[in-house]
Amino acid sequence: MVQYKDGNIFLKIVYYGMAGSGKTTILETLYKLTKDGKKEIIPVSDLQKIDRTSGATLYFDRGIFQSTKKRKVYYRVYTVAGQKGFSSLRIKVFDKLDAETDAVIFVVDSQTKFFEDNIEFLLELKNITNNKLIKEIPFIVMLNKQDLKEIINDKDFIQILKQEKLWYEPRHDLYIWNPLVYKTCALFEQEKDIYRSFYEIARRTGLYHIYGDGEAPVDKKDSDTSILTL
Ligand SMILES: Nc1nc2c(ncn2[C@@H]2O[C@H](COP(=O)(O)OP(=O)(O)OP(=O)(O)O)[C@@H](O)[C@H]2O)c(=O)[nH]1
Ligand SMILES: [Mg+2]
Repeated sequence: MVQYKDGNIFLKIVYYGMAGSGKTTILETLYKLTKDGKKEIIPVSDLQKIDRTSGATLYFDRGIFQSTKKRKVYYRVYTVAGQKGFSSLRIKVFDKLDAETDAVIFVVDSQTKFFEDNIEFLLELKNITNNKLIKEIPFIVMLNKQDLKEIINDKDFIQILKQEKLWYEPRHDLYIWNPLVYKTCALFEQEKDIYRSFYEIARRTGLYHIYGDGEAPVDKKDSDTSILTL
């Protein structure tokens, strides 16, 4: 839930997805890509990580970015712990830490062998958001690890989104808010679409807040999505 404090605006964005899909790596790469201040966000504190020695997230990671264009806008960015037994921790990160979540980036491990696990996580996310995805919570997808072999592509995943009713047909008012599905690589040296996907979710979060009063803006006049950037 958007928070106002001392004249500043705080938005909470969560990277959600199965263990090992790359959420922590994505946030680390986002830090590296933005720390020189030349992009539209800049980190304003160190990345906070609560993890095991193996690198798997034990509770969450949290980073804070400030908009370089709109200085009063801050993004609190979390990743959840993807281990299967940790769903109550994920719910806590989602609902309780700082505020309720404003937007979600769903991170898929694109390797075909994990297809079912990714779907399981999508169902969990649907459940904990009480079917508010897209309607009230902007949502995009990253098909991560696209540098590997034997991977799924965007068409495969859109099929799942359709099955799960997370995809609207062109005539529907919510069509323009269908999740964009990015094919990404989180490894810094081969990085692909890490900043771009964050930029898109930040943009959508702003639009839902400003034009939709917390919901997907559907009035065509108001949803001139080109006018608002970070
Ligand atoms: N090849 C490849 N490896 C990746 C990519 N993204 C992450 N990895 C690797 O995958 C492993 C797991 O990455 P993490 O970022 O720790 O995954 P996570 O989603 O945070 O996992 P949990 O914290 O357990 O939920 C690490 O060894 C990463 O280096 C990618 O795009 N391509
Ligand atoms: Mg992690």
